[in-house]
Formats: sequence, C-alpha cells, structure tokens
Amino acid sequence: MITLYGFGEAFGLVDASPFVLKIDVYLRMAGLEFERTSTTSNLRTAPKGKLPYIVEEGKTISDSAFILDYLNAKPGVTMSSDLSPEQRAQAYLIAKSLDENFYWCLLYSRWISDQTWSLTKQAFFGSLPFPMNRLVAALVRRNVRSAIFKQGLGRHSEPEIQQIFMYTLDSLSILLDSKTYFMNETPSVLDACVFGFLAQFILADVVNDFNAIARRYENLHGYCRNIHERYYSQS
Ligand SMILES: N[C@@H](CCC(=O)N[C@@H](CS)C(=O)NCC(=O)O)C(=O)O
Repeated sequence: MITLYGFGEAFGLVDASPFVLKIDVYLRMAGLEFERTSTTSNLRTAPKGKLPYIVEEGKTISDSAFILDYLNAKPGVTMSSDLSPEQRAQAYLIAKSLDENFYWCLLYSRWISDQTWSLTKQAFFGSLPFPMNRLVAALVRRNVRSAIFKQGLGRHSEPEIQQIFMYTLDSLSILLDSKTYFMNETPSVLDACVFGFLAQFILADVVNDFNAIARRYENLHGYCRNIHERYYSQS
C-alpha cells in the first residue's frame, strides 16, 4: 500500500499544497490504492524537508517529480505511457513551468497579499495557542516573503504579479480549449499536475483577486469542477 505524506485539508481541498494535491489526484486517476497521512509535522520526517513524500513497502520517495516517475513506471499505469514522446516532453515542461513559476504566484496570493493573509494565518496557525499562533505566523510569513523576493517574483508589484499569473492561465486555457483533458481522452500525468495547481485557485474556499481572476477562465473552471466531481465527490 502506498502512503502519501502531506499537510492535510485546508480551504476545502484535501491538501493546500499543489505538490501534494497533484500526487493525490494522480493516485486517484491511476486507480492506485493509497492512504493519506496528513499533518504539518510530516515535515519533520520528510527526507528533504518538503512535502509530499510517499512510502511503499519500506521505500521512500520524495519530490513530486520523482514520485510521478516512480508511479508512472508501475505495471498497468498508463498515465504517462499513453502519451507520445512529444506529448511527454510537453507535459514535463508545462508541469515544470507550474512548479517553478505559477507556484510562486500561489505563495504570494496566500502569504503576502493582505487580502488573504488573515485566512492563511487562521488555516495554518489557528490551532496553536496564543501567543505562539501570532509569533510563528509572523516568522513563517517573513521567511516566505524573503524566499519570494530571492526567487524574483517578490520584486514585482501586485498588479505585475497578477499579469504574470495570467500569462500562465491564458496559456493553459488556450491549450485546453474545449477538451476534457489536456492531452488525450483520458487523464494523463499532465492533468494531475495542472489540477494540483489550478484547484488551489479555482476550487479553494478563498475569496481574493487571484482566485477571482482564475475563475474567469470558464474552460479551466469547468475542467477543475469535472475532475473534482469525478475523483473527489466520494471523499
Ligand atoms: N520540488 C518539490 C517541492 C515541494 C514543496 O515546495 N513543498 C512545499 C509545500 S507546497 C513545502 O513542503 N514547504 C515546506 C518548507 O519549505 O518548509 C516537489 O515537487 O515535491
């Protein structure tokens, strides 16, 4: 049995991390049996200090890219093998663009934008006793702000970050067009990666400008709703 280590439910999603959610939805799409262990203290046991990681029969794999590689190679799993070499190459590059660019927009929208900060603080630190809740939240927010600045996105104004955010949404919307899934008739590894990220904006119980922008893309909105209905309506 595969165990997926993540953070846990937040904002109405099974996991507030896009990296954890992409593995969760992949496992559902591929029909692989798994269980979830969801707590922020999983970070302490995470081999690379980040989530997700999975464990199967004593074997631990961390980082969503390595996890996908491992799962794609399982007998009977066609999430990647059904793609042509060209589709696989495109899927990899699109997924990496989400990991390395879109992700920072999500961090900004949750941790830095004043519209969402009180909600984020409550979701992630609300269970800590006073004054730890305030101190830890302020410390983590400072670290995230520093990371976003060092990465580069944090040097832009909020309207510019929204512009960068829309470059990705425009591209995804054009690529999806009126299809049900990005590549083929059935979901592929790319759909798991895209859903993991888009759901954080489109399906999360969060009202802010970033989410409002994402929800304006009707085909992307419908795409998230369909996948959610198909794979999460029983959870
Ligand atoms: N490259 C990693 C990135 C995972 C990642 O950044 N996870 C974040 C949550 S979204 C994390 O664990 N952050 C905790 C930390 O940096 O302390 C992957 O693809 O799995």
